[in-house]
Amino acid sequence: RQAAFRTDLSSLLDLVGTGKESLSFMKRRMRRLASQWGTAAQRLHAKLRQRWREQKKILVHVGFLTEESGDVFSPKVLKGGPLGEMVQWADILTALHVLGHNLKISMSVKELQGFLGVPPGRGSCPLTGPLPFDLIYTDYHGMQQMKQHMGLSLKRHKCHIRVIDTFGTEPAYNHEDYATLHGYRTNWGYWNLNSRQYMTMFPHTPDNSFMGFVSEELNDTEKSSIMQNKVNNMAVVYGKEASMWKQGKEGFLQILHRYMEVHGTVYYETQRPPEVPAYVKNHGLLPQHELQTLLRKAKLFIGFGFPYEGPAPLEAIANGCIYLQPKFHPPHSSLNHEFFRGKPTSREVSSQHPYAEQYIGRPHVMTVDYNNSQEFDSAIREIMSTKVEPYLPYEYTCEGMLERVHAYIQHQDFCTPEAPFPPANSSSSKLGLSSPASPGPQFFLLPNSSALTWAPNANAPLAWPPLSSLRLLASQEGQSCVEACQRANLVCEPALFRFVNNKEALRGLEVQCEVVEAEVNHVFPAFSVLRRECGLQKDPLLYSCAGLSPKYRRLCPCRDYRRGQVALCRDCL
Ligand code: U2F
Repeated sequence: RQAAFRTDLSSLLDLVGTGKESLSFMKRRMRRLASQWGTAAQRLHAKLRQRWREQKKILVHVGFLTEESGDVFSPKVLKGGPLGEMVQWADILTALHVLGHNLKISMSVKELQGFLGVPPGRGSCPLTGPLPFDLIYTDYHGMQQMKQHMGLSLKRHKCHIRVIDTFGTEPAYNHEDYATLHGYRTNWGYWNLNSRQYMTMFPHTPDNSFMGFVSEELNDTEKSSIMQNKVNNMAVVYGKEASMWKQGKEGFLQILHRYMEVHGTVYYETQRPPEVPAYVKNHGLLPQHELQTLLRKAKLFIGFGFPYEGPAPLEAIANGCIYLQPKFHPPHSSLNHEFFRGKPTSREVSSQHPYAEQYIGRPHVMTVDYNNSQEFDSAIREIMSTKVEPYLPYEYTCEGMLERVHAYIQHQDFCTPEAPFPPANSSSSKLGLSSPASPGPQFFLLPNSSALTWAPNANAPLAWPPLSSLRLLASQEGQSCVEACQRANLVCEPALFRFVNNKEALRGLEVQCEVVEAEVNHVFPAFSVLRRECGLQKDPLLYSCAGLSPKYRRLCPCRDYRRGQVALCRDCL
């Protein structure tokens, strides 16, 4: 069946259910953004021009909100607890509904069992027939619950699962045996999924798919009225829980207060939280729309270093604020910071909000060393005198999110086994640079660039992203493919690793190999210049953009991307 865009959210609102603050928060958000989603649907509909879109049967099982997982989030919704995850789930549900898919939502193990048709209780393989869904969106809690209640049948159906995973999971952590052997085992990871089945809140490592969420979009009239009404000396602090104001904030807060009126939205019960200085105008935790109103007046939205990577800075920037945040030196990661410890990633977090720092930057975002009072002082003065327009990256608009989720649903397929490459029947001498006239696929050097690009021909296998987007690069020693591609204004594309994991690619880069060996190692394909050793990847589950080693230069499958939509290559729609 063809999926038809929906612009009315009422049937979705009925599906979400009642009785918990988290659900009410999500529904309020859906209602508030309904007209924006509607407009976005119309735009994407026009852009896709009647393209056939298959209607999928989709189950959304929100594991972290189930009673069975302890649901620590719901009771804190009105008390300054984390809302980022609820923002994202609300938006995922809305995107799937608007795209016209056939949606079921479960928020308890009982509902999950009902939808899957597995009998209550636990069995080793309770689901014997086919899976009644094309896709299941869940989270790590939900995975655990499915494992308990589907037993071995989970393994058979896992290619249909997508795991919403805020901070991301790197391949070395996802691969059970490898993680166990090499010290990457955590409480969360090792599900042996294709790493692109993990979907993140921001585009962290391209090993995972970037799901995201949306923020409010303004029209030109709204933008200019916001710019006219900005109060140059008004700052709002990013921190809705009193604990975020604890310790070591006095120094720079004093400087800020010298220049600006400081506002807060810190939750309190009856008394003003002692952590919040007396000169701060505290509004208490605000409903989302009132926070937006406050942000529209403010010139500065200032982060204290926690929470990491939340939605609020994007909302502030979208409402014309400048976001000021601390640089982390050294960067925070699972190796040196309690919050990230045990998370299945080695990613180094360079500031409170690396996406804001790297993808948005000045004049909307300033990332400074808060321990350097001179630097901080001059940042504040610069902010007060700089005029900025409200800005929202396309990938965080409703249309951007719909476009991306549409592309994933139509093109990502983790169930069909991939054809071997190079094809088994082609002798390797037929491939590559050595015989440019050969009919096999080949690499060649782009004019004016150091990137080798792929020349797809009639024999080239179908892929998504398509092979035409591939640019092969070698990283430096100790550099990951995430970084190597980024440096070349490209993005690492794990789906294309299989095309560069071969001798032809090494030859294309003119690598001197005395030996070429295939191994299970998350930095392979790679080569050591010093030892003239080359390594190919033996296990496709370990293809990793994030991996790096000081001993190796890596072979990196990079690709182009659309402006404002890093998840998609130019020919990816
Ligand atoms: C992040 O979670 P948080 O919930 O702490 O992220 P924030 O950026 O603070 O805010 C999330 C939403 O809270 C809303 C605001 C944002 O959409 O509009 N809000 C509000 O409604 N009223 C207020 O007074 C203040 C904010 C992150 F998203 C999670 O993934 C992480 O787990 C967490 C910890 O790092 O940080």
